[in-house]
Amino acid sequence: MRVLVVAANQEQEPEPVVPLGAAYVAAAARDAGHDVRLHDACFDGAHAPERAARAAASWAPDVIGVSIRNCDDVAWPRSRSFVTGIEKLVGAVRGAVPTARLVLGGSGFSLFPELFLDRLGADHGVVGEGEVTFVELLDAIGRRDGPPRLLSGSAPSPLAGPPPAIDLVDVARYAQEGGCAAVQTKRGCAMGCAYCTYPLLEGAAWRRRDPEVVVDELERAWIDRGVTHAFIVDNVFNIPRAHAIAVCAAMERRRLPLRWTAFVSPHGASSAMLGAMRRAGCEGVELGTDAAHPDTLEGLSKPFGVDEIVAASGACHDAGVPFCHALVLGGPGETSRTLAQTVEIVEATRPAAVVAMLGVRIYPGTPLARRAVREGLLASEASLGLAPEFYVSPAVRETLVARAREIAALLPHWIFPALEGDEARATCASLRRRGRRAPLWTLARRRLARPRR
Ligand code: B12
Ligand code: SF4
Repeated sequence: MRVLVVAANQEQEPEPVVPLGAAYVAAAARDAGHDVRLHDACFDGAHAPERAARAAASWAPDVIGVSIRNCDDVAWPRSRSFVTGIEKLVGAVRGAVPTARLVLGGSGFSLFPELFLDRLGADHGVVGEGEVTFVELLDAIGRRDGPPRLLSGSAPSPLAGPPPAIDLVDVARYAQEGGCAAVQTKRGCAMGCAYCTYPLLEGAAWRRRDPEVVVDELERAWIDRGVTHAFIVDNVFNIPRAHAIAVCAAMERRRLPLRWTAFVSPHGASSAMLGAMRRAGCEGVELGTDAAHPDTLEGLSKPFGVDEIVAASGACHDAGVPFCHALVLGGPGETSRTLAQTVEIVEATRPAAVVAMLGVRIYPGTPLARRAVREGLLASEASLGLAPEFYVSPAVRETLVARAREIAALLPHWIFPALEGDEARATCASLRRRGRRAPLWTLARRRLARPRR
């Protein structure tokens, strides 16, 4: 069959991200013998619907798979929803080839499957991993079997399917616009933090990829195409420890000409781990710290305490790996006192930058959603719609934004994406165009060198 996979994401902040999920399902469909094209809307701006429609009309596919990565930018109190843009794009594609079956998938879709299916009038949707299920669905459509509208997704087990079809992505354009390689070394997370969707999206058990296969993919799909920077998109890179060390060892052995970044949990971020990462080419890590007070860490069900945050920061300094703390301020249990302690402890660890989100996005099926209902902050889990809802601790709800502005004025390396103005966004874009490839937060001190109002 002729299959068109459309990557609908157009977000450019904090950088444009390669449509890895779309590339995985495209590869699986191609491997199963289908004729596959991938249309990426990332850089199409306002022309996205007409360009996607043109791509669909010229290929006349039997099936159109739309990959929906983001629903919104999670930036309370000014969060932007992407749903209307996706709706226009899907409407245009559908209008161009009304006979094609429309299948939705992707992380954003998987968080609100029924709502997206109804809103976009799609024929089918795959929740979670798509490789195996998309191919089964294509087979069923080919046989005119009448498959169910909503399917629960799966990937090859063990994770040894075909590599993502990066050859269908304009890698040079991403490199030019400040994007980088994206690679996964495993899927899943067994930690169970209160707000997190990752165990829902990828499963609550870790499934590892062979480190040698990961390194082959980095070489063939990316380095051979001139890419010099990568983001390891694992939910958490450093857990399980043995796998992370094996990946680092494989990268170090091959002496890859590649610098990379990853999400790291303070839990188990030892000097040995950071040293192995550094030797493998790691140029910076985003510590998933969230908060630095025992009450808020407990409210978020984080599997580490303040001691581990301090130790992990020390390990980064020892290994010479620049780091930023990723925080969520205003979560369950937050008061002005816990917030003050978080700022004090985080500052004492001397990070290169701090990226702080305000409030915590509430997703259905998470312990946080149930807590918000119990506390009367949310009518019911079923009331969660495509418009983003946030948990903001009642004790700081009225003061949080003002407090964040004060912190930003005093500490220029603290980045609050929700408070960044157009000027900061333009500066980011210009740094990217001038070839700056390191994670943009490493520039925070210079980029935001003067206090903001
Ligand atoms: C790594 C990551 C990042 C990195 C990306 C680095 C890079 N260069 O790629 C960084 C830090 C930059 C980032 C930024 C953002 N991110 Co992010 N990110 C992730 C993370 C952890 C992994 C994404 C990934 O690459 N996964 C690997 C691929 C292979 O998986 P996948 O895309 O889900 O694809 C699979 C399935 O979805 C399915 N599938 C995909 N497409 C299709 C299509 C069809 C037809 C079918 C059938 C199936 C299918 O099959 C695929 C293979 O199994 C996810 C969480 C998660 N675990 O998914 C969040 C996640 C995608 N991010 C999210 C968000 C919100 C953002 C930001 C908007 C946040 C912000 N304000 O900065 C930005 C947006 C960036 C952008 N330009 O789009 C949200 C999206 C949900 C939402 N609320 O909209 C997620 C889900 C996290 C969450 N909160 O739950 N992110
Ligand atoms: S926040 Fe990180 S460590 Fe916690 S469950 Fe999610 S992915 Fe795992």
